[in-house]
Amino acid sequence: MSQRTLVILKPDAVRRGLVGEIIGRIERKAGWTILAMELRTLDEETLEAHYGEHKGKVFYEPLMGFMASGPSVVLVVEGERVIEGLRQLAGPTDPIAAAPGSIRGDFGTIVRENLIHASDGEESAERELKLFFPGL
Ligand code: IDP
Repeated sequence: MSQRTLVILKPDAVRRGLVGEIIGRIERKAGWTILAMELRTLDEETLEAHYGEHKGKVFYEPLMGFMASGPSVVLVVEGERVIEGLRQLAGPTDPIAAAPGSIRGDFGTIVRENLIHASDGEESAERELKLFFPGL
């Protein structure tokens, strides 16, 4: 079942020089392809549309500030069960709870600065792909 998913390497991943490491892990999964990739500083409008479900939560404003604090790398990845697969590669939201071997588990400590976003299902993948890469 070939799918497409939206991945964001967050500003902490770019600042810490982990882009190559993380993309390398994605590239090494058999049969997955990077269809689009761009270094992009995310604007408020895009971030509000992307993280709107969290509006009103205590972590929302700091999350917005962090996500706009520097360039991110946004990617579209295509391949077999790539939505579930990328969530597995990323690990759970809290990097301390994430298993070693996952991206968050290997490199993260702070919940907000957890390095990577990956769409959490088919519906959100479709919405996020349209938001970040409308022409694709
Ligand atoms: P996900 O990125 O694992 O899908 P979500 O619950 O959708 O997790 O949260 C979006 C992002 O908001 C997280 O990746 C993380 O950066 C941040 N976040 C979520 N929960 C918290 C929290 O309790 N404290 C601080 N930041 C949080």
